Amino acid sequence: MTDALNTKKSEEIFGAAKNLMPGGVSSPVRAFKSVEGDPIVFDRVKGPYAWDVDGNRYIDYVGSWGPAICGHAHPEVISALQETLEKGTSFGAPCVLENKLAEMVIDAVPSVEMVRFVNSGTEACMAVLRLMRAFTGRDKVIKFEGCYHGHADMFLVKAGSGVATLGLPDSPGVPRSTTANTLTAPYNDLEAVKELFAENPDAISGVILEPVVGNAGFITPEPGFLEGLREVTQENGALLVFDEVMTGFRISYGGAQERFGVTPDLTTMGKVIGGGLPVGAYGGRKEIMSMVSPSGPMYQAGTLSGNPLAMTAGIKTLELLKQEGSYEKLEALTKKLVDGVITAAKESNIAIYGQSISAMFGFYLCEGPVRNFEEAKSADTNRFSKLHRLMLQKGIYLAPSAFEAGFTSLAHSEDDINSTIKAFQESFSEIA
Ligand code: KE4
Repeated sequence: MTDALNTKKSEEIFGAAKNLMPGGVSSPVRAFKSVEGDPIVFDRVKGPYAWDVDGNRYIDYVGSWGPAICGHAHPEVISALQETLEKGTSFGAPCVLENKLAEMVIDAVPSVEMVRFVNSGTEACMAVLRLMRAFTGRDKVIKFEGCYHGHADMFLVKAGSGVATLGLPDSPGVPRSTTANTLTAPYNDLEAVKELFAENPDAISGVILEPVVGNAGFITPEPGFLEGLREVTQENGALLVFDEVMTGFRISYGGAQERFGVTPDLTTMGKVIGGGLPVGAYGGRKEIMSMVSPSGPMYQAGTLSGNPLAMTAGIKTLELLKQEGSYEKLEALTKKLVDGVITAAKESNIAIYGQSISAMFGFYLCEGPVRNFEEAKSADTNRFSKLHRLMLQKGIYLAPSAFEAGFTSLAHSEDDINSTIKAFQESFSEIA
């Protein structure tokens, strides 16, 4: 049996936090609401590891929900930040570092000819929706059940991530008038999208989706789905938008759009391009982006957008990722992990459906396949809840939700993967 974890200091700090901040957290999914036990309080992170305030070490597969793809606190990122710090933390004025990161993003991401930096993925998705509407003159948007595009009002309709984790119906405080323009379809269901276009002629500004879903667990596009969306949006004078906040620079250096060979009109990004500091971005064809203020009439702004620290962390992170062999290593390591997890579950006669692409993975405790959010919800979340705690006690930190993807990094070693698989074997046999 797994021995209990000493979490005394975590309990004290988290207990106090609950009186200071709603749920004791700065973001709901961190609250461990859908898994056993209380959150552990991190003290520090380095490479593939996190240490909690009681000194327990974990192999981390959340990686700050994506940014830590080169490993936490990479020495080259830290020293680049230290150098930039000497020159100040925020200018509120143009800075050459913005040019540098913009050039790297434009060079890497097929759809992006021009880019605007913001401070979070939510901001990027809010702005891109406004741009879709400004460019087309149409108000409606299609999103997919289980996809999460940040917490802006118009996206909180059948959303994934924390909304799904907490089983929220959709959030109070969001007026019907706002979400009336948000249409939804099941992921991987092209016919449903075609029907929405037929029912709403000349009214849909575009389709926004996670090209690989990481907010309903891990769901990959069926062959032809992304290509079909490209066609149906073009046929209807609507825009195709890939929300690559999570997949950007993770599925490949050019994102899911490069890997799957489907180029959207606009792309949102975040996480990895900030290297652990707050950054979001949206970009696309110059013809569309030139509508953004001050070159065009569509307003969007931000005090800390493009600040030198965040730009520095992003630049260094992309430089590290661009090095020869990065993605081959990530692909092989992550596949070894998922294959090991699947074998371990089957050895304990536990139903499992798992997949990975590059440095992103996920598994559901059900037979599968899982092609959309409805099917994802059939997974055994109670069993996942027990598994999560057992893995934590064995020093493995998994996303505290059955509806989140897992992330590996360049810092994870073969040994880390092997010990993780061993922990899964032991845990599966304990919950069988
Ligand atoms: P942020 O506003 O959290 O930076 O980004 C929102 C967002 C937009 N689009 C996609 C595809 C995303 O995955 C996210 C944020 N992802 C979640 C994790 N599933 C952030 C974690 C959290 O909410 O604490």
